[in-house]
Amino acid sequence: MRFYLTTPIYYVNATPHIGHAYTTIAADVLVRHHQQRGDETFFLTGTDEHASKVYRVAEEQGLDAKTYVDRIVAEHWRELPRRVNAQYDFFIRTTDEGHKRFVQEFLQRIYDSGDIYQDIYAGLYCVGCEEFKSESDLVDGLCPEHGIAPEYIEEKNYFFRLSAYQDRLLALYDERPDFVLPRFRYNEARSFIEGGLTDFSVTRAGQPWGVPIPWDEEQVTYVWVDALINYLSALTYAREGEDLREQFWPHVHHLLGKDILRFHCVYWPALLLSAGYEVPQQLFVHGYLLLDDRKISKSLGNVIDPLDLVDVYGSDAVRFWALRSVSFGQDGSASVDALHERYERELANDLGNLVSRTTAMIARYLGGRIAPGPRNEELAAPLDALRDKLVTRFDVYDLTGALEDVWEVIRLLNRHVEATAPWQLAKDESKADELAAVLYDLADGVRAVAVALSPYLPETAPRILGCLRQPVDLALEQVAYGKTDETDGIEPAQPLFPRVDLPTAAA
Ligand code: ME8
Repeated sequence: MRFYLTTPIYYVNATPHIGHAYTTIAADVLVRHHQQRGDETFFLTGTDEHASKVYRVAEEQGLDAKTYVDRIVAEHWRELPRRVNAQYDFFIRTTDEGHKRFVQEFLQRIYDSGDIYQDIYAGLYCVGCEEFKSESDLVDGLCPEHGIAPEYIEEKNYFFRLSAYQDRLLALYDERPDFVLPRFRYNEARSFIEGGLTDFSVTRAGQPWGVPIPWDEEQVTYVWVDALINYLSALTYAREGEDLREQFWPHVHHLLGKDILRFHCVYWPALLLSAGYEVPQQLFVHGYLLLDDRKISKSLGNVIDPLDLVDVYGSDAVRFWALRSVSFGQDGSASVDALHERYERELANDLGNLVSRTTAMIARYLGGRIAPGPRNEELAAPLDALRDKLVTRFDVYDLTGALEDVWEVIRLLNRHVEATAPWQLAKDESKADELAAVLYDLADGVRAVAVALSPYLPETAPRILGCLRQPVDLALEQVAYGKTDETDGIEPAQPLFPRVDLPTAAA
């Protein structure tokens, strides 16, 4: 299978916050899982740089726009995936020459298909959303997303005949009930289409910052159109001399937050159809990560810097917390206290102690040596079942459910230690075989769990395998019973999740 995954490309008018990290983390977990399955994967992330709000911030700082974006991207945005340990294949910037060239080509195709006409846009525009607004979108005259009054603009623009695509989009949704997940987001998108689609402007006049449109140099491409096209343009120049469209289009899965559902689930497929491309395979729309019940947003100024949390807890713990605290797909709140609590209780205790105890007992009672013994059904069944559960969960992007499935096995293994009490068996020489079997099984369970957790904990999982002197084979088939190689030299493991003090500054 081919699995091409994208994150939204983020606006660079400010530095990244935990909400951006959230999508990037989830995307990386998904891609690593598909790599475990042996899929051919491609992971794209990057930055959306031609927004009016980006241009304005540059002006405020007295910088030329390109100087501003180059700096903030290098210092902050390229750091984001690195700090949360997201292994992307390509980082796209909409200011890349390859992207700009492709946007012009794409627009020309839409123009040639007869879907563009000129008209005057007279109405409202929210610079926060970078979106044209109607009165009905507003609450008390303000944009509900940003709490600011939209600006009135009146300019000659080129419009895209979105209205002409209503029937084709409805047919697409009917044909493909899993086009958008979760289901309630599919319904939301579908009813928006059913409610009637209005043509929208794909250009902006009087703004020097953007990709000039091919048939009228006076206008630049509307930032959302420029941005959406990145998912396709990247494939044309990410690898020199290769056109990855052949391999990965339309095997694309878009991951995004609910704030940008319409652009992705409605506008983007219509633009693709007009330009003669196939529509994406699937879109998954996740909820907001709330911090202390308020949306974490740069506009609201309520921000924790994810990079700070990574410094304190490590990227694995932050990844774990983000996907464990809030059911992926839903809105939910998370807090630094919850991170701390989960770090201690689940990572350090449930998982870390299990690894410490297992390795310490193997070192102490078996001289560091393990070898397969008789098959233990009680452990074999849940370990083998875990693999299938993970596949089922990941197929519907249930990243939180998959993690809970793994945790069930971890709890089972912890109960198994207590129930078998190896320290008692060690006192009785006639139980030597039983002791060896129990400890092999424990090591084997820990190994399988490490492989299962590797998309979430990409640093810790190989360390666990190393503690057990096992090869770092993260293939999903390894989430199974009895795959631990006979080995010696196992030593008591160092704590995987050392104690940390609860930070006070981060919130
Ligand atoms: O919308 N919880 O960029 P953006 C969860 N440039 N996810 C969040 C979040 C939160 N509190 N805050 C942000 C744009 N996100 C456009 C996208 S794509 C062609 C162009 C994540 O910087 C989430 O994925 O405003 C959301 O959709 C995205 O960041 C918005 O990022």
